[in-house]
Amino acid sequence: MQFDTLMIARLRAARHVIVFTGAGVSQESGIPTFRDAMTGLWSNFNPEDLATVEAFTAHPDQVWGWYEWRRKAVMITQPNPAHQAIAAMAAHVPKLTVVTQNVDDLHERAGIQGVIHLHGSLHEPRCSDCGRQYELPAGVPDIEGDGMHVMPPRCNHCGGWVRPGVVWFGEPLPGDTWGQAKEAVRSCDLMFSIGTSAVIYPAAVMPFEAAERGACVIQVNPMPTDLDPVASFNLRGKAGEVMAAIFNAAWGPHER
Ligand code: BV8
Ligand code: ZN
Repeated sequence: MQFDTLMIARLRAARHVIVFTGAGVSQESGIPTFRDAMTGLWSNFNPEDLATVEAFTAHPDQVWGWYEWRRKAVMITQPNPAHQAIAAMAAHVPKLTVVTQNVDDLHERAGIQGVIHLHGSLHEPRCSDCGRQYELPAGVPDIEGDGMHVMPPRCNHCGGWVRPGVVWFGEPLPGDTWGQAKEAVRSCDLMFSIGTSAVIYPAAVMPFEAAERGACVIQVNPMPTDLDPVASFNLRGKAGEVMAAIFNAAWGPHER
């Protein structure tokens, strides 16, 4: 894969790189994106309908079942070459910050510290009444097949329903998390936008603001998105292949 030499030069000279990711960066780990049709029994659901307080209040067993199914899928897979190339890149630039919309922990499992999870995590459930964190049993959730209705556990303190530790549609992003992300955009000189359709707000403003501030924005996506016109470089390809190739072009093959 050939890259624009100016792009590689900007990357090698970057002082603070932000890697902004969406579902596409985990697609090569077998985790379906939001755009990918839900599979199996979940295919009759629109993710945006399940990822709401209203859905959880109306059908707690359906929504909890869906998140346990997703948590299992994440636990039984591995980070892919995109996650690994990003982790390797962190050792070659003065500062690298991963800001993700994903609720999986594949960036961390690839070795990235301080990942900013704008939309929460599958691994941090909490009580929907008193807000206390809830300790999930260790191991892969024993959930056979998909579309399973699984009643959520009860809070050990107040008996409230335990909910997934994610940000649902209509819910604000946690103040500190959004503040950290905005701070990172203010100080970056290069941003990768990888595997996101950039349609969910306020997260989607990040690459646009970075471009506005004069940062070099490199988009990696097999498909065009609303970001195309403002990105400095649009790389049409899969994140695993493109990020590994960019790393090699900038710093030579990285030992896994
Ligand atoms: C809020 C957690 C208010 C849960 C998620 C302004 C305008 C319009 C609407 C709004 C607006 N502001 C707010 C809204 C409403 C809403 C919104 O944005 N709606 C959309 C539909 C327009 N936003 C909200 O509700 C937000 N909250 O506004 O609160 C408020 C404020 C104060 C006080 C009270 C209330 C909260 C939004 C967060 C929702 N939670 N996730 C869960 O995961 O279950 S969003 C979820 O969907 C993901 O986190 C992610 O953000 C989004 C999916 O997008 P992507 O990750 O980009 O994935 P997608 O499938 O779309 O695309 C994948 C891409 O990858 C594709 O482009 C594909 O081509 C590419 N790809 C595929 N394979 C590969 C690849 N790329 C590279 N390599 C590959 N191999
Ligand atoms: Zn509670």
